[in-house]
Amino acid sequence: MTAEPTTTQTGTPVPSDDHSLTSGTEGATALHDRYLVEKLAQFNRERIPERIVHAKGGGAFGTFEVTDDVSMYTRAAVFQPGAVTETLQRFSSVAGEQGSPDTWRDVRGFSVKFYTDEGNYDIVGNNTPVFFIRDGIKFPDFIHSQKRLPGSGLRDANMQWDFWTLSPESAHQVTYLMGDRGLPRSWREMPGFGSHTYQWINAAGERFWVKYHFTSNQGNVEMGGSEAELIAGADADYYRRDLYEAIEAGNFPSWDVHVQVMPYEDGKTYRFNPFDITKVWPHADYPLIKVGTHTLNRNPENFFAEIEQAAFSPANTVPGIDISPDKMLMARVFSYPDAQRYRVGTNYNQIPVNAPKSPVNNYSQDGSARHGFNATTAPVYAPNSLGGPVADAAAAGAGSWESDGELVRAAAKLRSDDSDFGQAGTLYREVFDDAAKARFLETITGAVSGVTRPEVRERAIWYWTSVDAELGASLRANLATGGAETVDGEAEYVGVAE
Ligand code: HDE
Repeated sequence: MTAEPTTTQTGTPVPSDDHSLTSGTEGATALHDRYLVEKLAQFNRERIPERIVHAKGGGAFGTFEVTDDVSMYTRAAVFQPGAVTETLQRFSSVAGEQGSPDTWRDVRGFSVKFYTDEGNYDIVGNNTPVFFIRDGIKFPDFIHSQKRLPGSGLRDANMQWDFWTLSPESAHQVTYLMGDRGLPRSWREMPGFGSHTYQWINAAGERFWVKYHFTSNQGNVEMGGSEAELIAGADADYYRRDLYEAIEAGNFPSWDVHVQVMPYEDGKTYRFNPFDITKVWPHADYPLIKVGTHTLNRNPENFFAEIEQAAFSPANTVPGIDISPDKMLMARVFSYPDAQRYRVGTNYNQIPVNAPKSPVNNYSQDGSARHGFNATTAPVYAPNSLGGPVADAAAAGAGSWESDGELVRAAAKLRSDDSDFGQAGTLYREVFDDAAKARFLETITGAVSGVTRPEVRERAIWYWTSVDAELGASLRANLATGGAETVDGEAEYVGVAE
């Protein structure tokens, strides 16, 4: 079989794959060797900026099928009985850079893009139901504290714990993360959460507050700290490989998708702020309601084109679904499209993996790397009398909520059960069994023993004492006896962010 000739990017055959054009065999290289120049220049531009958080990840395509009837809560086509929708999912770790080991202790990202008939709907969540902070204005500081020192380029326990202990709203998430759930055995064997409260709107215009839960049909399986460390060295791509190989083998992972639904008016009087992402809603108050099943069944053909360039955003909502007055969520609605315009490019939504499967009609035009455009005869402005697209509030199906009116910079009003440490203490005392408690103490001892600033160390003891008095006392005792060792004597590595 004769091979196709190698060509330039503009399709003309090139004379050699191996030799650049030189003046004699030993002489200078000619600058007018345009294939050499093109090849080197293109190579220099192969990378786009990695995600500032969630840089390391992997993903696959799938299908979401509605199994139950939640049409009384939302009119969104994607959640109507019988609907089947194509999806893309990306998993990630947060703090590490592109090549960082998958099994370092960290929160894991859990992003799902639904290519619905009404436009793309993205749930951009984590494998934890809560988060470290509750106002988006703190996010860059939080991430700085978890990444690297500017001088040495090293991660630093002092700044991690300084930030956390000065931000006590982090206690619930840190408890979750330092517990067994902080080290899942694979992406397939962990849950996913939308984490924030979202709004659903039904066909009659009634509003509800909802939280998403993805429960793994592979079960929740964790790995121990020592095993995770060994794997981090032996196979940095452990999770990415596991997902890819499972799907190649036809062993398709799936998650049942549930929601907790809070009637709109309950949001005003519930005993703690239901829009605070550092809290979970007890299932006893708002039980899980099944919506459908999400199955991953197709690996990407090209990792860069389909996973690295994938752009997920909480701003991508569809009629019948909206955001809520969660200050983190409102900040995210700005932040993601902004990150993607910078990272992928102005027209990132025209790239096949991001493009919706439903029609796009608007007056946007031009910009770097544009390749989709309207007919020459289409009007370029609105309003117009030439039959161009017209915005339709009824079609948009957006939600809303009442607000106080006056502009302020202040925390939300405290309700009777609002506290930074309450749910963290419940998680530690009532969800962790004795063995899990012992592992937890070992993990936080290892982590806090990396703190060299005495006042930060003392504040860390106060933080855990506030979660649980006995836990704080045990931590103090451990630190006093140099208990920075894990059971098998290896120092615990803790690299944590978002
Ligand atoms: Fe993110 N986050 N985040 N985050 N996040 C990004 O988006 C940000 C937050 C999450 O698979 C970035 O395109 C702000 C919560 C996932 O591609 C960036 C705040 C939750 C992913 C960004 C948060 C997440 C990201 C990085 C505080 C879970 C990976 C580049 C208000 C509920 C998405 C990019 C993927 C990625 C900002 C907090 C999950 C910078 C400002 C809370 C899963 O835009």
